[in-house]
Amino acid sequence: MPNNIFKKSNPCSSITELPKLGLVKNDFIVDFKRYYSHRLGRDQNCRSPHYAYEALSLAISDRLVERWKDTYNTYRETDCKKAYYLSMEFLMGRTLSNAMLNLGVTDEVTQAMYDLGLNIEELIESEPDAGLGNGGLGRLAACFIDSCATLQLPVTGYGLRYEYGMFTQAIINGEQVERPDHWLKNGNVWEIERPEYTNRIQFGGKVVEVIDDKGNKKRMCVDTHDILAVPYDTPIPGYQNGTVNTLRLWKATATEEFKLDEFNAGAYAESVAAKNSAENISMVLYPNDANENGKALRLQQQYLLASASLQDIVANWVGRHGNDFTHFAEKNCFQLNDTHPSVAVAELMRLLIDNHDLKWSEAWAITQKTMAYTNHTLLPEALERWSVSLFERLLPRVMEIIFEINAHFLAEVSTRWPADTDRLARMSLIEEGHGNKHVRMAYLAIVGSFSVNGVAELHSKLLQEGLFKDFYELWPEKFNNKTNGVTPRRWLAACNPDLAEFITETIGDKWITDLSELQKLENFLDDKKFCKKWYELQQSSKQKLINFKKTEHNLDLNVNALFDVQVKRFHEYKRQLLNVLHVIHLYDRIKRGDTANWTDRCVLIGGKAAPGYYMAKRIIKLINNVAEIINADPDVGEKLKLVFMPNYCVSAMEKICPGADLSEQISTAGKEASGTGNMKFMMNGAITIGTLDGANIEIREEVGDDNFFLFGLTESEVEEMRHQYNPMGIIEQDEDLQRVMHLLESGHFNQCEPGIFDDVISSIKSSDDLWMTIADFRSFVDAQKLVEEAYQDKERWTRMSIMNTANSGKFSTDRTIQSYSDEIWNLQAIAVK
Ligand code: B1H
Repeated sequence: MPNNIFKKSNPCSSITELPKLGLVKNDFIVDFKRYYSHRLGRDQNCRSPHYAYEALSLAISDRLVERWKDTYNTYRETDCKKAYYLSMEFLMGRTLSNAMLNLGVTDEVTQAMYDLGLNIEELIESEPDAGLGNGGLGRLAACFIDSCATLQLPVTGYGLRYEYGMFTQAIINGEQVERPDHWLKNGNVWEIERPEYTNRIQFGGKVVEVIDDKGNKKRMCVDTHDILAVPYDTPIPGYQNGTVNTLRLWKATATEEFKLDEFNAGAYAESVAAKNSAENISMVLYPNDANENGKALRLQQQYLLASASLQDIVANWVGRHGNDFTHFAEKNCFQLNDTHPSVAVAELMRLLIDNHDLKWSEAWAITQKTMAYTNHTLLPEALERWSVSLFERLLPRVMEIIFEINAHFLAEVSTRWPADTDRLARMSLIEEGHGNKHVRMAYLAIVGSFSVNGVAELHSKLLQEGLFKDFYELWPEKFNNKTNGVTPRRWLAACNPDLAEFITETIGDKWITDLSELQKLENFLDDKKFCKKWYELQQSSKQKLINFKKTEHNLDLNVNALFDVQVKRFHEYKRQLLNVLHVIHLYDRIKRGDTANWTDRCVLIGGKAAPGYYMAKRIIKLINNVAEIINADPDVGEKLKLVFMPNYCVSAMEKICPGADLSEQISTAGKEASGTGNMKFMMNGAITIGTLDGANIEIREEVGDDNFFLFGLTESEVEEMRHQYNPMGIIEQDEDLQRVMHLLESGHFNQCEPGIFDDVISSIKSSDDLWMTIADFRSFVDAQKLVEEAYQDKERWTRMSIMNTANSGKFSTDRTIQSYSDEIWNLQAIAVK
């Protein structure tokens, strides 16, 4: 049985005894006690920290709600232009500590809980992560809405309220095992249900033509299967500025009427089953980062998000302006987070034409002026294509509209390039082939939008030159770049409070909302005392990470070793395999006694694989097997440790990124659109070893070549080498690599499971290896040697670390969002009264 959570007899010994009001701290104590004892019905003898977490969160939430209403009313009264961020994923992580930070009450609350005999850390840790996203794309959405609120921009996030978020990962016998993440099982104190804004969503049925009361022909769907979308709102506070924006997430529920019909007909079981099938739509997040899978349920999810959100916004408009949409496009803007919500292009057309009587040309003008699309990947396997037959079955009227958009669009293309039939086939929204037509969602998004952006400079350039070349030729003015960022509130101020405090003591606290201020840290590079303190803080963060890991592994890591970290989703292009090859190489050097001038190293790897991604799961197994052999080998000892960290997620990263020395960003050049983990590590003073890929290029530009470990082929070299790629030839030329391959192939890491790594090994030895792991091995090993050299010189390493934090200013989402606002959304900041 766990112990009582109240650790000491406290000054307010009775939970019902109230201290003096007026002090912020005391107000929290009073509210906490009221919620804890009266609302939640708990007392001093409660053994779970969950209810104390909940009582505190309710007290904090109260303070957000007044500001939330003020913000809503300010936007309403000023009749300002608004933007909407439509995203299938919002990877929010935990809320409590972020809410305290942004309200500016962290110290008071910590003290209040202390006075009650509670440890704030324990309460923070008992909050489940809101894991409503896969990885970078979902976390970006969460960082974006934080920055929108901090910049006081009128932006609402729209997404889905999945009952089950990203699966929990366990490692059993070295293999990933997925467990459902029922994050809502204890309720969610941060959200407010708003059934009064429920919308009806139509699926299936057939399209018929009817004559409306004004005598006009209209197309509409009949015999549809409807579901309801119920909104749940979460407050999104800006950083100590009075603004509280909204994240609105839709839950699918059954309509009332069928319940009655079937109920009364005695079909109780069928009725409940139907209810379940409606509720299934928002039940679970698809865990396929950068991989599309074409399931009907996923298309239903996408349509639910698009239709419910647009109906919400249009209804609000009609409530104020009636059916006059003349100024709609001046006041509204929709940002599509990848193609996942891009059915919104056709859905807005449907709502304007079918429900609000606009002409095609009027509706199209509004759509093209209000939609903006962000692309997040060049990988062909991630580009969404929905089969036309599935679309016709689920959304017949929407499909009709897409065909019509395509007809208008292809007419435009053939005016510009007469008789160029190849081009028409290439650019068509409908991909023909093998009798199986597909809708190209990216093309629908481009055609329907006024802005198309990539997420880092290289990525945006490659979109224009490659994937979207034809469209760039047609509409160069639509294309732009918006390099990603991360919010410095969560990713420095909150997750690394000791470093944050030291930075504030040194240069003041303006950096929290203007990250370029960090540059001032460069003035202290020659200040011995400053550097010493910086080094000590890095070491203490590493120690905290060790303590955190100790609870899961029975490994005592050495705080003086180089902490070499790679945490991200598993994908072959991210090349966790290259990292393992290097670890095996180090192991081999130890075994053959080549250890002069050795640098001790702990390699930490974490991340989830999509449940159906065979190769990624095998790589996880390989890492765990290699770790088991290395960590148990007495010859290796402290020189080298390999740790797989299970269940990598937002709250884990908050502990990991302050404790990293080296950040591994080693994707095949041209494949990682941006990356955002790279930015979190840099901000916290880790140094990057990386390829010229995604935002790594801009990180290196900002920090300077001396403070970045570069290796590997460039994107153009990769494409050049692809034609005559010969990994076997490379292995033959490289003795170290031969030894590594021999260890792998001899079954050294899988003695009890022969053959299990055969597929992994043959993939990298194949001349078809898309990710060209072998090509970058030598260059990676050489760069790692330079890392070791640098790490042995503590002063040099500390200076490099300071330089990384000091030059991370560009990678704040405040900068990213200011550009979205200025260059795409055209919003004005509005201070809340
Ligand atoms: C990114 C995805 C993604 N790109 C499909 N694409 C998904 C694609 O569930 N799905 O179907 C989910 C996610 N995610 C990432 O976006 C990029 O790989 C990163 O490089 C980038 O930093 C991040 C944010 O822009």
